[in-house]
Amino acid sequence: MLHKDFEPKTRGEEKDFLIFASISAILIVLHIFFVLFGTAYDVSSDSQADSTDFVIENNSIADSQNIVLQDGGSDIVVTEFASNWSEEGWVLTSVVVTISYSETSTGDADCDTVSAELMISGDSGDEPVTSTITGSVSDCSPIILEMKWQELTGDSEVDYLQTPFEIETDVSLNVDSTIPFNDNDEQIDVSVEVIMSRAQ
Ligand SMILES: [Ca+2]
Ligand SMILES: [Ca+2]
Repeated sequence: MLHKDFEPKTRGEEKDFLIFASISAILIVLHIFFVLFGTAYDVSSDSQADSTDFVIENNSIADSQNIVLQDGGSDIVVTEFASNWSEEGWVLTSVVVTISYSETSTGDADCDTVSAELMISGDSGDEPVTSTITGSVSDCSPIILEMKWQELTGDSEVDYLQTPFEIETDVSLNVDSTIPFNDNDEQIDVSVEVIMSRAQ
């Protein structure tokens, strides 16, 4: 009877030992597994590596047009971008428009007043981070208008403008003259520089 009293205790110790041995074996196997393959299962470092795998391409396009305006007149200079740009993954990241002129009337010391406004029609998206869309000068200095969006990255969530779209610069002239009836017009250059970007 005494011997039987000890039997359950002995089986219990064997059971405890087997559980201990099994857990130890599992821990040793897990330790070896993570030592050998741990870096391969580091998901966060892999995803970071993926985001830097993108190559950002920037393509600069320039367009220059020349107009002649009469006193009180205005005109819209249009630069068109066709749809094949977006089909190849390009988006608009920067527009800079430079409006320049000089007094063309002989003997007139008073430079004319030129005003300009930049607009884009055809597509809409997030607002640019830098934006100057109107300007007016009367000293023959250039007007610089611009729209610049956040720099494109591989995982960018910005809603950039896609083609087709038209960049429109509305230019108007008011003649100023020190000699009556000597000046009635002005020759104005509108230079548009666009940067299209894509992540490959
Ligand atoms: Ca003038
Ligand atoms: Ca003039």
